[in-house]
Amino acid sequence: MIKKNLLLLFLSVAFLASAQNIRHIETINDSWSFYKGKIEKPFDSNTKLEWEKVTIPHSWNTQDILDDKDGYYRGEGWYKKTMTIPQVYENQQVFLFFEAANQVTSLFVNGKPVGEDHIGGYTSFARDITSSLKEGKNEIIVRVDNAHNDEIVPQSADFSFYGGIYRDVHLIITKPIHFEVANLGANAIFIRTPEVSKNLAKVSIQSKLKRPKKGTYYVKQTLLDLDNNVVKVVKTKSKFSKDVFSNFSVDNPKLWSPDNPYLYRLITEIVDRKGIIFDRVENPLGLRWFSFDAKKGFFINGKQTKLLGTCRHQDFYGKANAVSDEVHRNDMKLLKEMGSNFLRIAHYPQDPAILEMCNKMGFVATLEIPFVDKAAANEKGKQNSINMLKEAIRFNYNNPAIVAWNLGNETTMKAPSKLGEEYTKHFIETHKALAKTIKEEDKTRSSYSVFFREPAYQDKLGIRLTELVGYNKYYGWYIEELEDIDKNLRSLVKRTLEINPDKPFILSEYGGGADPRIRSYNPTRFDFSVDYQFLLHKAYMKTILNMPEIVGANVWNYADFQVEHRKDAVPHINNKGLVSASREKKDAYYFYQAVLGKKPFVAIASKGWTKRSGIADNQGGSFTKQPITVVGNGKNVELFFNGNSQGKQTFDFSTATFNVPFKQGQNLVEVVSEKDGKKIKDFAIIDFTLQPKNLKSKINPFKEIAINVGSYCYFIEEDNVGYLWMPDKAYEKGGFGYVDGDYLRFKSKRRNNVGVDVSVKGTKNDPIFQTQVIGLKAYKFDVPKGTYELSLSLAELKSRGENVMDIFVNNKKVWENLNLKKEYGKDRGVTKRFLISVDDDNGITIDFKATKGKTRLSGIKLRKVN
Ligand code: GCB
Ligand code: CA
Repeated sequence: MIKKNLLLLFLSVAFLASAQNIRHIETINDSWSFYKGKIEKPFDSNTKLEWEKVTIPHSWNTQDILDDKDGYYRGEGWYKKTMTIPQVYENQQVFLFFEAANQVTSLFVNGKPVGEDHIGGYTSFARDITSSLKEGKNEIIVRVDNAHNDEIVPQSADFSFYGGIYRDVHLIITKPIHFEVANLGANAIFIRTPEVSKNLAKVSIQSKLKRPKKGTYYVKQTLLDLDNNVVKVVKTKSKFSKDVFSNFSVDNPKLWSPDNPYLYRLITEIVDRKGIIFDRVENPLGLRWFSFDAKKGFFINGKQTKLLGTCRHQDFYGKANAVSDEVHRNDMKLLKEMGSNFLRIAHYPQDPAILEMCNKMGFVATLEIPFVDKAAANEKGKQNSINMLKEAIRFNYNNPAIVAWNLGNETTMKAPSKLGEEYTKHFIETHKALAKTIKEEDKTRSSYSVFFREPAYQDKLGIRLTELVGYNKYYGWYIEELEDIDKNLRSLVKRTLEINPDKPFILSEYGGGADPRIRSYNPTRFDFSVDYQFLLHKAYMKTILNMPEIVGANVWNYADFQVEHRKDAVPHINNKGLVSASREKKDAYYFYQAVLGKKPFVAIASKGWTKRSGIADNQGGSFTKQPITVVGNGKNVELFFNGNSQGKQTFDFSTATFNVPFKQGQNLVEVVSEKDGKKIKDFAIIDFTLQPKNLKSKINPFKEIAINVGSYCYFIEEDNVGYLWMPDKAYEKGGFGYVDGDYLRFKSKRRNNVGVDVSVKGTKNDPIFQTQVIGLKAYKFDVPKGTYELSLSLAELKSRGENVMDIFVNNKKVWENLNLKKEYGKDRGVTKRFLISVDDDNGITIDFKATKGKTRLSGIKLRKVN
């Protein structure tokens, strides 16, 4: 009887164990109380503070990016939560696992600190909280601090270091005997594939256990294929305080590759003699081999594969870095659809969701630590960087997608020679230590580093130490012209391979900015138009695809991202994304999809530009012709405009341009193409405002116009129901335009460009104000008699000296002694509206007269009231 009961008990335990999957994991993201600021006495019940309820992922900087002010809060934030720990096992071990918190994290349970502070904002970590727990309610307090810290990278970078517990937090519960959790990298299983071929894959797995001294335990590895068939089972005995190594081989393995990302599932368990399971973890296993060759490129499973894709940051518009897994996974879906097979996870390790998708969808990936721009140049800083790299490698070890570990990005941005001898010493040592760490931690992948200066510069410093070196080059954007991209890239690759013929060349960044609100038919460098970005990427792609020596290339960047100190078209946003910060596709995205995508594809590249305008082609005319570019991977494409065929065109490098007659109101654009026997279509409805050429036209009477003065670009206001501004032009009789003066131009290397990069206060329409006509005499509209609303937008940006002007409308002084800087402050945009009547046939002339310095105008609107 007793025996039978025991047997029953044993059976039920065994059953429970397998049914429960052994290790209990749950997120504890909900219902945290949050306080922004320092707390002197966190555990004193007399401390009365106002806590706010928040949900993780959370950042305290989400508002900072949306407002006009410069800077964002960098300091302490406190999180607390009271919870009952579920009882899963007797003598259970309880861990808190943080996917990341930025950037120094201190954990307290029931008033006592647990473990050491975690250093670094981007790597995962776990803490064993078992001994601090009590029965019933437990109070968990987490202090996170994102203040600048001389000992932690990043020290400086072109992204913002938002604070908070911005990735998931998990509770992990195991039995007393378990695979290690709370260690550097929070991973206990290391899968290696020392040999893989078509016929055979050798697999070697290192498992780290926490177990009692006595007792016989085994590590059981079970390999399942995609259909859950058992491929291999291996049991290896564990010795106390030694890692377990399990070895097996797979005959005729199904290989992992970007084209066919086949994943096995490896289940690792701790079992005893009777087969009772104590712990269990699962990992994906992708069997592949790869190599880099400076001349021939990248090979995976023996197949030459050009690596083409993007870099990616982890943030999202209005959310800072507190982004859900769904957003991460959606990004990977969009990147796959775009046809990319390569991802540079920049500039730091990201959410585990990203690599999960890389493995599943077939991305080759590189991963890096945030050693950007400059070193944390001191002993502690070096050690922290090494630890960060170890955490990154160990945590992410089992992702078949990863082929290289990158130790840093543009680390010479702050020139060491300018930062002194002491700095340079630590700086060089850090490179050496990190390059060494990569090879110590992982012999199966390449070491990698990314620079932007001339190859010789890094060589001279002795920091070109890794097997792979990437270069970030912004030809056609920060430097040089669009027309010379091919020439410049070829020369760069040549110079690089001359110095080091064996090092494969990766173009680790290239790109240009594009504000989805800015459009142009005359795109110029640095105008932030979506249209210039399109041309830039087309030029790059042509060369990249033609040069086998460019082994891989990453667009900078997949999506627009938040940088507090940026003063581009949208302040605080780096606009180089192929999609916007809220993942709206730009034209260049569709171009890549046409060039790289595998599925039959056609798209009207500018279909996102739904509100357009133009000046009628002739006096009293009823239309104006404007180009529409179509992208696709078929042979040719036919375009129908308002139902009429505009003929067929053959794609040239995946693009075709049609000149179509827009009329006032809604215009329907339809395109039809064919690929692999499949018909493909796209369409767009474009709301068009046709401006009369002659403003006194009776057929198309003048109603309203807004001009982006001093710019070649259209501007579509995002926050104002798509209100549309047109590019500027010189005055012609019967029409409108400026009289005299010049477009304000960058005085820097950005020769071809207009406007200034200043973040304009008091407006979201920075591009209207950033572009101006300077020294203009007048602005004229040859409108008919009537009552009008005239609106002038002005700003004094990066100007020299004192500038004072008087403004007259039809000879009447409307604004006297206007000193913008003095009256409104630096960099502030001002808009004033005047009501005026035109009683004769001379239309409207606005005269600008400087009494000191120069006249200026940023934007002008005219609306007929009656
Ligand atoms: C770079 C940096 C990246 C910047 C980018 C840019 O070279 O690596 O962090 O965001 O340039 O847009 O200037
Ligand atoms: Ca302007």
